[in-house]
Amino acid sequence: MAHLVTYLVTSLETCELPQPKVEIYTKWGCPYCVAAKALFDNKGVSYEEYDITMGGPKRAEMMERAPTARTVPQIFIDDVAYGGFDDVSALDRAGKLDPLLNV
Ligand SMILES: N[C@@H](CCC(=O)N[C@@H](CS)C(=O)NCC(=O)O)C(=O)O
Repeated sequence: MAHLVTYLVTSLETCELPQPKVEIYTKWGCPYCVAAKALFDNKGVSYEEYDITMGGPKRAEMMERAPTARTVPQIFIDDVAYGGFDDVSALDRAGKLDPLLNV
């Protein structure tokens, strides 16, 4: 019995919630994109980056997912559009980003 309890407690302690899917549409030479990536890097959260400097299908995809977007970066967490760096940074300052990222 004691072994079972130890096993369960250890399992709970090492149990980590899965990291949500983070996607960032960026352009080359965009300081806000650099800042956005640094924000996630500093939290140890990995992300998929789509460089749309040259336009192409990924730019079209971004416009479809965030029709009102006029700038990069555009940041998605688990397929929800959170806007640009300023938006996500404000979310972070309000203490609302970490719970979204399970960190
Ligand atoms: N408030 C936005 C500002 C983003 C922004 O101004 N991005 C610039 C590039 S760094 C942009 O997209 N400019 C228009 C363009 O490149 O088409 C944010 O925080 O993400």
